[in-house]
Amino acid sequence: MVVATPTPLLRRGNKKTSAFGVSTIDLSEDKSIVSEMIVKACEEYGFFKVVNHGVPKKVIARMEREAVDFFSCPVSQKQRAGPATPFGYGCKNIGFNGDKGDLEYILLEANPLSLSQCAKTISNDPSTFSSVTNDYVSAVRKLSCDILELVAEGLWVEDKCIFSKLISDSQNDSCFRVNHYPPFSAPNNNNHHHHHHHHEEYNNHWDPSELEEERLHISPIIPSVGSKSRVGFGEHTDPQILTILRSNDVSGLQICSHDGFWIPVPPDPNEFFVFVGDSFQALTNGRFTSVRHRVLAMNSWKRRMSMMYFAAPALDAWISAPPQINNIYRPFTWGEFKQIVYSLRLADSRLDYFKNH
Ligand code: GA4
Repeated sequence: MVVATPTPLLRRGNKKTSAFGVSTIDLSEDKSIVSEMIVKACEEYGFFKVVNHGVPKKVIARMEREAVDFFSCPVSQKQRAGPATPFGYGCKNIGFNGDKGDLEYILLEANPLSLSQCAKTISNDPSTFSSVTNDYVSAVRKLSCDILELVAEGLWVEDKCIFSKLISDSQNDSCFRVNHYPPFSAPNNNNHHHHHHHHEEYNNHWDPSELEEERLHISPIIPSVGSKSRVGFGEHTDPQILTILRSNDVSGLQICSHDGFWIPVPPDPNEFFVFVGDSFQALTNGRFTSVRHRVLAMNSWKRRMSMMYFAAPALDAWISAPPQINNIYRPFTWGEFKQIVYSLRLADSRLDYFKNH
């Protein structure tokens, strides 16, 4: 049996958003059924969860450890890897046009050469950092390709590699990001002034030995209506083809349904979440829609950490659906699209600029 577990009914006010929640897709199940389910999930939400994904636990754990080590460094050291425009360490500033979020992050090009270069500024043990990151990125790239081949199958496209080859191309422009959302208040510290300072500066030394302890920590009380929740990462769609996200067990991610409701996504540290990006929307002539999402930094005592692999083609690759009578978008290259993406704000709908009239 293929697992398609609906998450608990997701409500905002009194309205139900959909009879079924976000799909969980078991990649070890029968290929023809899985491919059909993925296509359905890409149409319904542009978002789904995968289990039995084939990425070894150890690869994930090592990557998490490297990221924890990095974020627990003093600010001055982290800044040696910055700024993140376009690649490196970033704090609060997102992109080039004034977007801000309550987070710090590293943004890296997902290729071995660039990773080994960046590692020198990020880690005291660059060779370990780059090998761990390479292993993680290779594993999630493989997962992206598997999913893209299943999509091609589910769409009855003749060339099963039509999408995956864009990602496996040696010139692919994929990137890798690790986001760190600091806790609202430090554990054992209720001093408002102190914690305010603490979360403004992010000069928190995050002792990695606390990690296991933190996992066992009892979940904080869910903030009541009206209590403050900060915007960790503002609403947006991802411009690439596909995004593969993994987070620790701290909540905050929300996706937007087609009818405009925000749906909280319960975290699951062992599994991956898949997002349809703008480029996939264009490649499927709007049959799939890129999923709008955001991260609210809840009143959590625990830090949220998420890592995303953004699967993008080469800069000169064409993003276009097979020619039909009514193509919504004119053909464009990934490089051309990226230029528009970076000239706009985080929340903007960039595909509108490529519509045929
Ligand atoms: C959103 C998805 C990825 O995180 C990202 C982001 C990029 C950045 O942080 O530099 C962008 C954002 C993202 C979309 C609009 C532009 C570019 C910030 C921004 C305001 C790395 C990406 O590819 O696009």
